[in-house]
Amino acid sequence: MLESLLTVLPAPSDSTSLLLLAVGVFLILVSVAISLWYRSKRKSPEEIPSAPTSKPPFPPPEGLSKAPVSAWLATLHSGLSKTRSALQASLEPLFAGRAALSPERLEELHEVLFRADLGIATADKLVHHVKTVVRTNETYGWNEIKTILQSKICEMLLAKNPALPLRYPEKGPLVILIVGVNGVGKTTSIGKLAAYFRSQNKSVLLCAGDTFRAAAIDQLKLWGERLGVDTIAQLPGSDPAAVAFDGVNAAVSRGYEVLLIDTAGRLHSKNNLMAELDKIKRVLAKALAEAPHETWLIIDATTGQNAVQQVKAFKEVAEISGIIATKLDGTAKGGILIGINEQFNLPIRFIGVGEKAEDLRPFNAEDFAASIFS
Ligand SMILES: Nc1nc2c(ncn2[C@@H]2O[C@H](COP(=O)(O)OP(=O)(O)OP(=O)(O)O)[C@@H](O)[C@H]2O)c(=O)[nH]1
Ligand SMILES: [Mg+2]
Repeated sequence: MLESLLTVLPAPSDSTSLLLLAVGVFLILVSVAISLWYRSKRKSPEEIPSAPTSKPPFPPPEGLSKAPVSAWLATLHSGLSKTRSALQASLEPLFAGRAALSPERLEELHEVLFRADLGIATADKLVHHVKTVVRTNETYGWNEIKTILQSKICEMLLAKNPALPLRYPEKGPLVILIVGVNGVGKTTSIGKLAAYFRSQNKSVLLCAGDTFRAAAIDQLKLWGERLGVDTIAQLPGSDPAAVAFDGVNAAVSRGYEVLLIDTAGRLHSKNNLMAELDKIKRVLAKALAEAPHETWLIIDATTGQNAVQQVKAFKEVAEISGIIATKLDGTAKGGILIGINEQFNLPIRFIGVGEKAEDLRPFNAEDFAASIFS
């Protein structure tokens, strides 16, 4: 290259011009070398990783993030007041005067616990425990019995609900499918869950998988708007599995951390509706391996023993991984939760004690047991 360059240039007249020429050529060569080196360092467009998806803005909602634990305990305590009053109204008179625990009193205790919807097996277990801890010659009043029951119930609940922090997948969103029969509180619980996850600084996307009614889609969108959370929705009547598929793809591509999928209320006795649920799950797994990571069954605590049947039926077809109990504020039979927890090996994930966003929180065995006794 240098030779050819020199041949086209006029012959240098003196040594200074020759030097200048040599310096010029040297500088050209250096700049060519630098440019070649820089090009070799640059990656081709395919090699350049796309810029990390920035997290969608999610300032924690007002109120919930600031609500101290004590505020939730007060809400829980007042939400469970009907259950607490009912237990107290039946049991306190039974143990009013200090007396030995006769078989008749224990029989009555069993009856009250059974009527409080704890289920026969749980009532048996509790009465058996009382029998084993009390001494035959001692007298007992309500305060002692209350303490024995509370600590045993707490122990039973803790055994079935060990500290189970939610496991977020290493990559992609935590996909939570919400199922249950009509009117149990699925859609409102999704709104409250979104508020909860936002208070934990997680980015949340909602997916309107209940396509049966236009109102159901609007209801979810409204929660989303209130919380500043996006909702993936299609037209009413669309295939719920297709909407769920879109939801997962959107959550993955936009980098969301939690995807909450609403579904239509379905009677556990209707085979076609249960088959539809199965299809939603299959399609979700196609969109993202291991999705849904969680399938939570919502039960309405006011429905009493019917909720037990629902858990049984849904558990058979939908691989339920957790339970959310709603409307505990509207029932004296919050004990149903203890019965369900004992009967089925399913963790209680959240409980709802009211209609406001902050009225649904993670289940805590100690707080629950304490709130139904004192
Ligand atoms: N008091 C009280 N009401 C609740 C609670 N959770 C939900 N609700 C109310 O229950 C009603 C039904 O709630 P939805 O969320 O629409 O129930 P759903 O399961 O989505 O109903 P479908 O979509 O029709 O199957 C609403 O009026 C809610 O405000 C709760 O913990 N306490
Ligand atoms: Mg709904």
